Amino acid sequence: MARKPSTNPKKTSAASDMVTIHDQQLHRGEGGELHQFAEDGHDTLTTAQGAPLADDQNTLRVGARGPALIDDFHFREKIFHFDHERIPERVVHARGYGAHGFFETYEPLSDITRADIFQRAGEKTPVFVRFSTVAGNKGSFDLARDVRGFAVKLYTKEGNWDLVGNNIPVFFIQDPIKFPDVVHAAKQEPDRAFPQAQTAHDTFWDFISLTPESMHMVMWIMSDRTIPRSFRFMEGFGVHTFRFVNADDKSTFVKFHWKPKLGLQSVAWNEAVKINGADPDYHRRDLWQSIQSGNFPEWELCVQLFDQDFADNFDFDILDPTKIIPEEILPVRPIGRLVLDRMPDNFFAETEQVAFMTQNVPPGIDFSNDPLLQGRNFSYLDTQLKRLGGPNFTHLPINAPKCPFHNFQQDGHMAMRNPVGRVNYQPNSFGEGPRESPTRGFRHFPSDEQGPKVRLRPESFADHYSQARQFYISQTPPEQRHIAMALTFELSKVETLVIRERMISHLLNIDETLATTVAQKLGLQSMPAPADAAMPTRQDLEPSPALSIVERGPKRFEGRKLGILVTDGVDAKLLKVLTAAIEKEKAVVELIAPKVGGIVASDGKRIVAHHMIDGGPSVLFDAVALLTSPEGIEDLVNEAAARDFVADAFQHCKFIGYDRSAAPLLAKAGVADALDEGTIALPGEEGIAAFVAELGKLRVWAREPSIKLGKA
Ligand code: HDE
Repeated sequence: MARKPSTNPKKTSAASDMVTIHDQQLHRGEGGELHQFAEDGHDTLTTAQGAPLADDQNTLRVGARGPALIDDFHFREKIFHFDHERIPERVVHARGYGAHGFFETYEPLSDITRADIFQRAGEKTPVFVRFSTVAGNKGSFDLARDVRGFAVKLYTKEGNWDLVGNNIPVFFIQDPIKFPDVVHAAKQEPDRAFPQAQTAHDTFWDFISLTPESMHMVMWIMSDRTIPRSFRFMEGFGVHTFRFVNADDKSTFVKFHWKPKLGLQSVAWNEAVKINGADPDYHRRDLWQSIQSGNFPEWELCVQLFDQDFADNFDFDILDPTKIIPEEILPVRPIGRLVLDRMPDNFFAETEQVAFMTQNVPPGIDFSNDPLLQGRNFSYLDTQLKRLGGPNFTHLPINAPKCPFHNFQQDGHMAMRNPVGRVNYQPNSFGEGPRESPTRGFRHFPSDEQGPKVRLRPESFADHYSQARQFYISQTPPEQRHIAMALTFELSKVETLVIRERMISHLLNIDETLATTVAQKLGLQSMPAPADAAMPTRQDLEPSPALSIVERGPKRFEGRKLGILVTDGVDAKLLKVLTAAIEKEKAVVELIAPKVGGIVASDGKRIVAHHMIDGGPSVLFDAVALLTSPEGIEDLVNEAAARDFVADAFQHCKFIGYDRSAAPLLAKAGVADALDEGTIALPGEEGIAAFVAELGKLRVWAREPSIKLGKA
């Protein structure tokens, strides 16, 4: 029988390489001595030991109705392997989703870093990125209100560089010794094991309200940053100050930022709650669909570069991970771009087993004394050892460098790379094996360090409120409303009154109006005194517009999704013109119909739908259109899901385009009397052009005050 081609034609990824090797072994012996293929031409099913199997449907028993036999090595091996399929999930960032891509360097940066990745313009470096939520377990939903991890592994020619960041540029704590505490407090409470994947509970707000250094982060997590519309529309941050070091061992401080090419976008909280029910894998599906359809997400890597002089004169300590350097004070400089263009072949092998470690830096990149970064450099290796089960996790294709590497590490569980020969040490007299290179090798920046051994927080870390206020006043009015609503929601789930009050006492140090609004909405009987502050005076910093999502939103609808609700009799031409206009914007159209089998349009042709109405609620789309017909609308107005489709789109401030025949549905949804500049009649191509032009704004924020949410 002829050799069957490999089922995986791609040979580019590390995981695919594994499959190839496996295939070769399987086919070894082809030529008569082994029957490798079953009668139907498929590979023959074998045990892990390679024994061909005749029956994989029934266990071995005594008679058809008798007891099972221990002879059944096939069953025992199969069930044993299944029983051991799980590895421990990550203690934080358990739920994640990854993709492969490349990083392209814009220009040589040899004056500031000797990192090989930044030496040649146009150079492409392979990368793997894993996005994640923090608090929920592996099976939790995507739109939890939570920080998102943004971890990037760059397989450079001088070793892997892991930039393990978040979508928020600051953190809760200043010292790594508090990390277990903040994580314990945020995750499910230990006695009852709930709530899952959310911070709206007593223990989280108890810890936070007792930890004033977290107040800046609290403003960020209560903003819409924690409910991103897509991984593709969020920023990433290295958080800490790092160092670039050039060939002369000169150091420049650097902060890393990833800026999404398609602009920032988040969803509304009410939307997030509904998306989690309608599609718990919303972010996964979004990344999968965009990459599989060739719309590759892209970010620019930008840096803020500064020297010791800047650090000495800046208002805050550049080692404090609860502070940012506003872009208006120190502009960001784009130095390259990241493109994600390939999904993993196997989720477990790649996304689950990828091991990010902050200590993975190539020559030319180094650490600062940010205490949190130093604590992380210890933690990540330790956690991988536990999670992946032994020291050889670097042998896994997703973790192995893609440059040559040589050392004398050997043995251990599951060792896949086994050195040959006699000499496994150095120096040796046999002239064998790799040697260190003082010129090429990693040299730690020789910073001058001295001082007494102490457990002490620097005084320069003591201002916990100035930047929290700066973040708040940099937001647009709708974003400020959302922060107030988020705080109110979260604190309303806190049962212990004193914790609610303590949080209000901190808010008073950030913004009095915010504190009063939240207190009123919670129904607090009296205002507490402002919290005692380590630094008695808060600085009134200038607003930084770069901190607002709305200010950093897209100008176009590109990369977004329009949901069109259609019925029988829909104007075929209108549908065609609208679809073409959206696709021209490089956006996606999905059709929602009373039945997923589709509808018959005005030209008598059947058009298949992507969703039935229940399965395609408007929360899944960035904007909606109602293309109905006088006969089609009659059934729709009586469907609760159709009314919700419209009412939700309206209350989530989305643009709604509609054919005039949809008027009864607008009326039933309770929005007919509130039509505004975001509800656009679509007759004719002109109406469509006007609608599509508006879509780039994404939301009709002017509508928000008129809906209930706006009374914040
Ligand atoms: Fe992490 N963090 N972290 N973290 N972190 C982990 O490592 C830790 C921190 C971040 O997709 C763990 O492999 C300590 C800041 C991301 O696989 C663990 C401290 C930032 C991911 C760990 C921090 C992050 C992790 C758990 C305080 C943003 C997911 C599983 C000193 C800059 C990476 C693992 C992935 C994962 C420790 C704080 C980002 C336990 C001790 C600040 C994106 O090692």
